[in-house]
Amino acid sequence: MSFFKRFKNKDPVALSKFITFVENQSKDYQKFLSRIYPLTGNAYRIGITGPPGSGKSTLTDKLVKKLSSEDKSVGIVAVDPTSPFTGGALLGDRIRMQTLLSLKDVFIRSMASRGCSGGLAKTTKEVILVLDAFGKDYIIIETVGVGQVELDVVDNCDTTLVVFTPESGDAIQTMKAGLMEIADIFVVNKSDREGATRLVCELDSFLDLRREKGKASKDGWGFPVISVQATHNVGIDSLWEKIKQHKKFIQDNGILEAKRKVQIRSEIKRLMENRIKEITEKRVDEYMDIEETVKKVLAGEDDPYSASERFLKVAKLL
Ligand SMILES: Nc1nc2c(ncn2[C@@H]2O[C@H](COP(=O)(O)OP(=O)(O)O)[C@@H](O)[C@H]2O)c(=O)[nH]1
Ligand SMILES: [Mg+2]
Repeated sequence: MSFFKRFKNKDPVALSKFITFVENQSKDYQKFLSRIYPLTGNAYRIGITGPPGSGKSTLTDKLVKKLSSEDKSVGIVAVDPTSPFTGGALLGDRIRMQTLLSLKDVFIRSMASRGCSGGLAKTTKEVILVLDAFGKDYIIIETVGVGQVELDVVDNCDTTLVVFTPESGDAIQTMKAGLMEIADIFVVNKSDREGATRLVCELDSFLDLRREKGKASKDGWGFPVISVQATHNVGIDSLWEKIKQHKKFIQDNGILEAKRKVQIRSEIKRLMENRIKEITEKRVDEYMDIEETVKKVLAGEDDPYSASERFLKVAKLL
């Protein structure tokens, strides 16, 4: 049977192979992606972000079990250099996540984010597409909340959860990182610990302003704050309800479609930019003696502005 046929027939081995193929950016992988593209667009993407140790993996584990119990198929993509999926530093967590592997219709892929600007591994978007084409109902994307990464996540997700913990300083730190701007649902995890109630109040009062603003327009989302204990499976049902509410909300208000448009637009631009960068690098090697130019600039005989323009013209890129 052909590889595609097996993929279409939901053969998990074909899925796994396909993902590796894409991750390695093997020859003609983009052709394969364009071939499966018509099958995409049905998976719902949930982003889970927040500081390391806040309980994202534990929460993912519990959510996936919940989804599974409702007969939904799930793909998990974990992009986290410290993630138990990749490093193995946190053995306990790795074992915990492995319990998911025995569930039917759950697929886990972890990707290292190191060395890739923006934090999301370079081919994460493609991996998400493959899972989508394969027919996953939901794709959960876990990523550690450090800086720019979250913006990438939100670009690719339909509902974004930000996980906080009562540990002091958490909320303030995360606010700085801009997490408040990107979250649809605020999760206070480890509510078995002291300070959880206070954190919920803090978040609530912080969000009140935004909620008020939302009320002025018909499509105001309530930005809920949900208190959970991932390890003890407390609050997971309400969290799942909120996710479904948000899904319905963005579907009913045309927000999902708008998000998808933004995703597609940035995807087309990203692909073109990557390609142009590739071409530029190749042409620079071909047409330009960059070391010689550097020397001249240093000696005051040339300048970077005219040198770059000149070379782009010589290389027929301008
Ligand atoms: N007390 C408590 N600990 C939790 C809870 N959820 C997760 N943890 C613990 O927090 C640690 C980090 O969890 P993990 O899911 O790996 O966090 P991640 O780095 O955000 O993915 C682990 O030791 C978990 O057992 C919770 O609700 N209460
Ligand atoms: Mg994790």
